[in-house]
Amino acid sequence: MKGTGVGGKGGARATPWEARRILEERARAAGFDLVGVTGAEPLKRGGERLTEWQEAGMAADMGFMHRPAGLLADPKRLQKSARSVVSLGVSYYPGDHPVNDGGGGRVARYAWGEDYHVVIKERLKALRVELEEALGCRIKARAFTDAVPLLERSAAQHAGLGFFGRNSCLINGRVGSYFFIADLIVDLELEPDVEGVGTCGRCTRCMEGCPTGAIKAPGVVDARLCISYLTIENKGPIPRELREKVGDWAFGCDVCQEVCPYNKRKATVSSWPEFSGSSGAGPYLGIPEVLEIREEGEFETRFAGTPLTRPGRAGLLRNCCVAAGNLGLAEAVPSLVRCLEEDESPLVRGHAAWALGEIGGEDARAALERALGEETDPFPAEEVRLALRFDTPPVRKSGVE
Ligand code: B12
Ligand code: SF4
Ligand code: SF4
Repeated sequence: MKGTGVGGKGGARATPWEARRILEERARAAGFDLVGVTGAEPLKRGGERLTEWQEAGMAADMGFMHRPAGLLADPKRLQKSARSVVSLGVSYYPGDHPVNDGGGGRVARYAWGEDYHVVIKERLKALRVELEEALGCRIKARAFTDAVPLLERSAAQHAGLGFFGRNSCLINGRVGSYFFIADLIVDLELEPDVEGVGTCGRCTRCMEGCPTGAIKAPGVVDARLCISYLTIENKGPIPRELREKVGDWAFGCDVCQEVCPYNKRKATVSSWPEFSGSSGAGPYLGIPEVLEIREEGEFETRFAGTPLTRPGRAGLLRNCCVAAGNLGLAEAVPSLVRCLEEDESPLVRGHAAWALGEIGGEDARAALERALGEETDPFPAEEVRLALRFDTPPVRKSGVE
């Protein structure tokens, strides 16, 4: 124990200021790039904005985002004895995507490596133990990232980690926005930080650049249109009118962060090796390979320990079908035909039909014609009918890098 007046049983307790300093020191040693503290009071403004967002239908069908604002905005609902919320930021930036000349399914940067929920939670647990030792007292804490019902961006903004960009991401003037937010809700009194401030100025690049027009107003993203929602959280079909706009994204989307000047200037590669492309799926998925995964067990094994298990097998194959169609990926036709003829999921069969329609060619058409007579499920049957309206030869489409 250091000579700060921090004491264990019978000793003097650390002042909130001293405890805050020790937290900073230990959190940085544990690899967190950003450290901030806010009180455990309800996040009033965030709660109000959440309610408006929910009422506008922008939460889509994400059940966990339909919980009452009073719950999502109140740290004490997660831990009664909470006094402070420690908000931590860790850069996950693994670098930029190489050019997609191999016809891959693009993966958002946050998902290139290992599953951040697991990786971060381990370090949070270790940090709590370290703090207990350093402060000489038991700490009651809830540790999590992106896993429990709390408005993490709002808490982090209050804790000084950054400001809300027009893309709704929390931006830090020093590191940009490619960072995860992690939280420790604790029963310690810690000196709070000044809330995060910053501005987008006159920039509107993310609003203009979003492929689907999902950013409806500054800081307001309609999940129903967001490619990240459509390819990760959405359990159903990707709406036909949005499929082309999804481009080659097979998991998540980074466009509104890629165009952001804060990332162009500030993003530095994560110091956590777990988030590098070589630790997980990397920047692109091999589309034909993914389209051949028929068994749930095989899927779980292939993507174990990465965030890519989230949409499930059918969801990820759905996404790869859409990316293949948008890329005009002729080499994916045999796999798409097998999806159409053999996959047990109507979702996959339907999107495979769409992709075959987009890619075209004799084999694709023949498979669709066979399916016309055989497909009985309404969704894929309709997709087959619509897909058969093509008559163009296979072409690799331009414009998707
Ligand atoms: C639901 C969710 C999604 C949904 C909805 C996204 C959204 N914008 O709401 C979908 C699936 C689309 C999604 C996508 C992504 N997500 Co997400 N997601 C969440 C989750 C679980 C909740 C977000 C939420 O509360 N939405 C509700 C709306 C109302 O909240 P909000 O947009 O954040 O709005 C806040 C502001 O309006 C703010 N506010 C208060 N006062 C003011 C004042 C002003 C002027 C403004 C502008 C705003 C503002 O209060 C609101 C409530 O907090 C959080 C984790 C968590 N538990 O918080 C992660 C989280 C936000 N996601 C994260 C990430 C990394 C992503 C993606 C980048 C992943 C990807 N590459 O595909 C994209 C980014 C898309 C985008 N532009 O937002 C990170 C963001 C880190 C950061 N630096 O901001 C989080 C925090 C997870 C984590 N722990 O790291 N996500
Ligand atoms: S993640 Fe993609 S689709 Fe979603 S708001 Fe950003 S640019 Fe638009
Ligand atoms: S792209 Fe421009 S408007 Fe959008 S978040 Fe970044 S600075 Fe703000």
